[in-house]
This record gives sequence, C-alpha cells and structure tokens, in this order.
Amino acid sequence: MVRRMNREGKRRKIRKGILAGLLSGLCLLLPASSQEIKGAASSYALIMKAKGNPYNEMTSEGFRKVIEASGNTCIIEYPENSSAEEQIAAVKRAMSQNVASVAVAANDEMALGSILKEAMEEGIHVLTLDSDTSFEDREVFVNQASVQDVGWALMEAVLDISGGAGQWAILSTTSQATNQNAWIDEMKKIMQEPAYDKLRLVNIVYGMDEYEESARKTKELMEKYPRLKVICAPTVVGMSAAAQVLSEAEEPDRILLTGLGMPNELEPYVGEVCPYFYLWNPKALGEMTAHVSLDLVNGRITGKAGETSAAEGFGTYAVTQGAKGETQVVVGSPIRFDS
Ligand code: RAM
Repeated sequence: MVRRMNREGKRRKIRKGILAGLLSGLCLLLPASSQEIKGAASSYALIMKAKGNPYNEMTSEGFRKVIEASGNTCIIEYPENSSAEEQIAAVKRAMSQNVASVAVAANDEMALGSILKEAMEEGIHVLTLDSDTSFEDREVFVNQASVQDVGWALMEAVLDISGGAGQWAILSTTSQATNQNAWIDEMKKIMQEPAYDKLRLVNIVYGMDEYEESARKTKELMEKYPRLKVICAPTVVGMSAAAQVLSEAEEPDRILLTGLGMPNELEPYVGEVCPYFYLWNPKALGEMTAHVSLDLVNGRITGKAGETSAAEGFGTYAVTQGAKGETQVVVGSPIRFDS
C-alpha cells in the first residue's frame, strides 16, 4: 500500500515537474505580478493550531487575502483542539485534495513528521508557521519573530513587573507546542544571567490553549503560591483567561500578568492586572506564509538559508538560519502594548 502510494507520489512529482517546467518557461514571458494570476489555479492549504482562537483567525485572514489575490484558492482548517492527531488528519485531507502546498502551525514538533514527509514525497510543498516541526519535515518555517527577541522581551517584562525579585510562573498551552517550548527555553537561558538572580520560576502549567482550562490553571497557581508575583502567559488564549481571573480576585493587584496577548482582548486589563504585554501582527504572519507558499510552489525559493524573494507589502525577505540551524523567514519583532 505504502509502496503503491510512493510510486503514485513519484508519478505525480514527475507530472508536476513537467508542468512546472512548462509554466516556468511561460513565467519568464510574464511580469512577476501576473505570473500566479495567469497560471493554472492551485489550492493552498493552511492548517492552524485549533479553532476558537482569534489569533489563528487573523492569521488565516492574512493568508486567504494573499492567496486569493494571486488567483488561487485556499483551504483553511482549524482542528477542534490543539492536538497533533487532528492536524495529521487535516494534512491527509489536503493531500487528497491535490493541494500545491500545506502550511502547518504545528501542535507537536515530532508527531507530524511522517505525514509531512509523505506529502513532500508526493510533490506537495510543506512549510510551517507560528510553531515549527523538525527541520527535515518541512522546507521552511515562517516565524513571527525570532525566538531570541520573544524570550528577551518576555523575560525583561517579568523582571520589570516583579520589581526585580520574587516568584513567577508560566501559563503555557500544551507541553508539545514547539513555539511555546522554544520561548520558555530561551527565557530559562536568559534567567541564568546575574540580573535575574532574585527571580524564582516556581511552575510551568499548561492550559491547552483553551479558555476554561487556562482559567482553571490560573486559579490553581493563585491558590498554590500565595507569594506569587507574576504570571507570564505566552499564549493569547492564556492571557485573556488569566487577565479575567486575576481581575476578579480579592486582591486584583497581588499577581500581575504579562505575556503574548491580543490588544483588543486585553484593553480592559492594561495598566491594571496587566501593566504591559507583547505581540506581533498575526495577519502579517498569514500574509507572509501565503507569499512563502506561492514562492515555494513557483520555484522562486527552495527554503535554503541565503535565498531572497520579494513579497508585496514586505519588500525583499530572506531565508535565514535560526539558532538551532532551522531555516526560517522571520516576519517581524515583538511589539509592546501598554495603556
Ligand atoms: C497562542 C497560540 C500561538 C501563539 C500565540 C501567541 O494562542 O499558541 O501559537 O503564537 O498564542
């Protein structure tokens, strides 16, 4: 069965190769902006982490805008929950719909590996956004902001908001989320520096990127650590749940909050339980993911460090190498939101 699929995959790859060759010949005759519009329309898939997350919806909006403007169609999937299983099923559906590329915000660094490799063997271009997989399981990662910048921004905020000393905790999403773990590892690394000597990270809890569970975990932290000073939530769902719970507490300013949140959701809490927080532009993340998908499919990049291409609204972007050797396109930097 597997062998038959692989053989069919290779045939598809050859057919796609011939078609791509003919199209690239044609592309040479056309100005860059009309290349995608005049070519045969293809489908571009985007698989987000889970439904019910406004961040995911904004990212998808950006993706859809660029893909549709290029004359192509897109398939956007939101799994019911932040699990790898549902994302694997979504990749399989995309493969059966003959998509040109699949972009995944990975819920698990390793678990998606074999299905993504299978998709690439079939000639489908594979990339990640927001949260990466293992490097060999995709061609490139579209990263909202460098891991170092995010880790640094969050750690500085914890130091500042705590007054330089005391207990703090992290409210994350799932224990397998690559982006969350990369930011947490970076914060732990920064914390080794003498300036952070008086801070104590007492716990890391996981709210599953679900509102109710994140609220429950926040309450647990409040009860378990009466001397807790700061909660840092690098998740938009965790941030809004924690902000609500902390603002309803008997002493609302006992524990302060920072992290990565949506400005529209956190507006009522800024300057109160949440002195300030960070994010980037989720829509730009989706737009750039669409540009990178189109560039991979049209052969303008292959995902190797050093390559460059032009994306409308972004100028020239570059594929670079991250700290762990991952190839990535970094979209921007964390933006600080305060009152
Ligand atoms: C969450 C998701 C996403 C993360 C943002 C900041 O809702 O986990 O992956 O990048 O927040």
